[in-house]
Amino acid sequence: MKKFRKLSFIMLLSMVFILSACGTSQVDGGKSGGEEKKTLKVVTDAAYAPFEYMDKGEIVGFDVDFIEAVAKEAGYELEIVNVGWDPVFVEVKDKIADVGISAITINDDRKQTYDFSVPYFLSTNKILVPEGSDIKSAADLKGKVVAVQNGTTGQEAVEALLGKNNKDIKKFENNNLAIMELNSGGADAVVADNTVVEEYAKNNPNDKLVVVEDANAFESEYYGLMFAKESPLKAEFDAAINKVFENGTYAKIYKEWFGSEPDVENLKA
Ligand code: LYS
Repeated sequence: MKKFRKLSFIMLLSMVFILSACGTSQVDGGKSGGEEKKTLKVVTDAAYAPFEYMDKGEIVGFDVDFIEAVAKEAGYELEIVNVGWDPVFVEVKDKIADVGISAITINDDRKQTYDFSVPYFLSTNKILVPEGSDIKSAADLKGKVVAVQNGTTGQEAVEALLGKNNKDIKKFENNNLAIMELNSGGADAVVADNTVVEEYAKNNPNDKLVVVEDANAFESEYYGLMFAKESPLKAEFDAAINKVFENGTYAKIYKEWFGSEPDVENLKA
């Protein structure tokens, strides 16, 4: 009897030991102490300044600094690859990449195929036109040639105004090509995210472009990190995003790129 008790006590002890060992390795996940961190493949379309663009062969931008800060918090290293807009969606869906970040608006259509993080940026579409243009509102786009990036909410918004198969909507693989079309006289306007068109007009004064807004025609949009459906990374990245919201890192990065304070409370709501 005594022997039996001793044996079961030893068994119990070893079980507790094994269980607690399992527990630690699970809790540690991506960020275990001295071990090497896991590297995630992040895909983007680096032709959308100031969110992501190429500068001296490097991918830079607000999105890049933001996701680096979030990944650091979550305990991951990142390899960020400029694959282009359409491939961002393909690679995330097919799990060739772990995360997509590319000023991607969270919307119902995309939510059918992807999981998104909590929102990290508020945006809306605006209209980029040459100085002196008679386009003063979204309704004025009727009868005009409008350049957009293919597969964006900008394209959708213009289609809602002009009709889906309207030949006057010129679609480009990236937004820089759409702006080139405007500058060369092949289009009367570009519709894209406000921050992008506003920065472009400001930083390229020789192009003589101005931005037209129309809050009635264009909705508020929120950017999110994009994952494959059921990706376990979503929960980890959401927690890390909330951390960088709360510890001031988000505000610091936002200020560096946009020169003002972000409305973090509005993003969290
Ligand atoms: N925010 C818009 C969208 O998600 C435009 C993104 C374009 C990125 N290159 O459709």
